[in-house]
Amino acid sequence: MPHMAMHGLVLSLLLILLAGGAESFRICAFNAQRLAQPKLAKKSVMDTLVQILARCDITVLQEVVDSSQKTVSLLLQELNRSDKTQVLSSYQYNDTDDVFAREPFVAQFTLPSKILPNVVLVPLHTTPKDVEKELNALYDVFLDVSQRWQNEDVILLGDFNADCASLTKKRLNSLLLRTKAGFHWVISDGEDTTVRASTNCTYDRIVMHGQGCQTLLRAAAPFNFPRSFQLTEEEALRISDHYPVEVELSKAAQGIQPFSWAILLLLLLLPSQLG
Ligand SMILES: *[C@@H]1O[C@H](CO)[C@@H](O)[C@H](O)[C@H]1NC(C)=O
Ligand SMILES: *[C@@H]1O[C@H](CO)[C@@H](O)[C@H](O)[C@H]1NC(C)=O
Ligand SMILES: CC(=O)N[C@H]1CO[C@H](CO)[C@@H](O)[C@@H]1O
Repeated sequence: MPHMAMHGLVLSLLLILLAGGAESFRICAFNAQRLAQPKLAKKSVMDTLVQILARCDITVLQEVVDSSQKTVSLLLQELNRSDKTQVLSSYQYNDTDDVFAREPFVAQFTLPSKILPNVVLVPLHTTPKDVEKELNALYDVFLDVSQRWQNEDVILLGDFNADCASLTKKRLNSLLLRTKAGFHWVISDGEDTTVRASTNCTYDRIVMHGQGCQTLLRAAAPFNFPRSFQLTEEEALRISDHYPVEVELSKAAQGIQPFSWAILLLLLLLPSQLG
């Protein structure tokens, strides 16, 4: 019994210290595969979607096919969370050469507790037949936005279709966003971002630029929601055939103090527990 009590004490200290660390901020991109109102009529779909979105402080939600915009309002209503961020400015890229199937809508956001004054998000959903051309043009969007807002901290994200039949490894590696310095592809090649067991492609990506946001990088990964929510492939495909991709930013990246304090306490407490 005393041993168990001690164990409980160690655990609660760990939790308090970890929770006391800098708050983290999660940015996500999710191709929600032809998302429209009829899809949300199924309660299980709505609930899962809300759970997926509730994980994120900002989500780039792609493939919303609803000109009435009621789908997004419905989701926001269900989410009803207080905002941890604000949009500072936004514009749609002026695609004079008509390269993009869907012109990127870029926006600049504040981050909480000034972990970074602000960050720019550049979303893109490429069309499979023009992946290389669109991704190279995305470099021009980066130049445009970073000059306009004098901001080097830019996150480019979304369903880039940057793998498998849509983009060979060789072409992927010769993209400007790969050959120019300073771009960090945090969802690595080989990560599966597709729901179907029969596919394994890294279509969805997050690319980070700028010292500010890179020092805050804590983790980046696809979110395997079927596994987390214990859904069969068939159930998961009612939500989407893509996983969301997520990046977690936190000031704690500069020093892992909360963690080392917890480990120190563990080391201090363990001998007495054993003795
Ligand atoms: C886009 O660029 C073209 C060519 O530079 C210009 O004529 C047009 O006014 C611009 N449109 C917007 C919305 O800025
Ligand atoms: C997908 O392929 C990569 C290699 O390209 C492999 O490392 C990974 O385990 C595969 N993922 C799945 C879910 O099969
Ligand atoms: C996602 C979320 O937090 N939803 C909440 C919205 O508000 C209702 C009523 O207050 C809660 O029941 C939900 O859980």
